[in-house]
Amino acid sequence: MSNRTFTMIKPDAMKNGHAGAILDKIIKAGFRIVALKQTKLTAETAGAFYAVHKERPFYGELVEFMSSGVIIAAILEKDNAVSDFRTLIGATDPAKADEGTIRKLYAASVGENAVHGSDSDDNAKIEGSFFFSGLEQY
Ligand code: RTP
Ligand code: MG
Repeated sequence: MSNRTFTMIKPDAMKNGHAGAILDKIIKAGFRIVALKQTKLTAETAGAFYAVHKERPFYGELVEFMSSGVIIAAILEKDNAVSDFRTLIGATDPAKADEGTIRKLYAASVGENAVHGSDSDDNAKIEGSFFFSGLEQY
């Protein structure tokens, strides 16, 4: 099992001023930052990142939203990183997320849900290298 995951703080949380609180929660939960940057996706890069959802009805909205403002992208390290991080962020729909999770605290809707977390070790590697070269990971 790999010990890394990949996250983005999405445009809604950036605009609402929650980036600092979210990073604080991530660090306090025991994740080490391997790489981190603020950047902005275009419709093309957001579409490529979420290509797995291309056939889903929400794909167009998702691409538009994810390219609507700056994001923070980061690679995180911890034992059991993928699974522990998904527990920390909570369910995709913030209305269904557990108390104290990042989405419960900071997200407004299933479409605009504050954070991304990789869903497997393989995807964590693919997503991390979408944003960061090996030389940017410490
Ligand atoms: P993520 O990939 O962003 O960490 O979220 P997730 O695994 O919890 O959810 P996933 O099924 O991978 O969906 C990716 C993102 O698409 C948006 N979405 N909108 N309107 C909808 O019904 C709907 N369903 C999903 C969300 O932004 C979700 O995080
Ligand atoms: Mg997902």
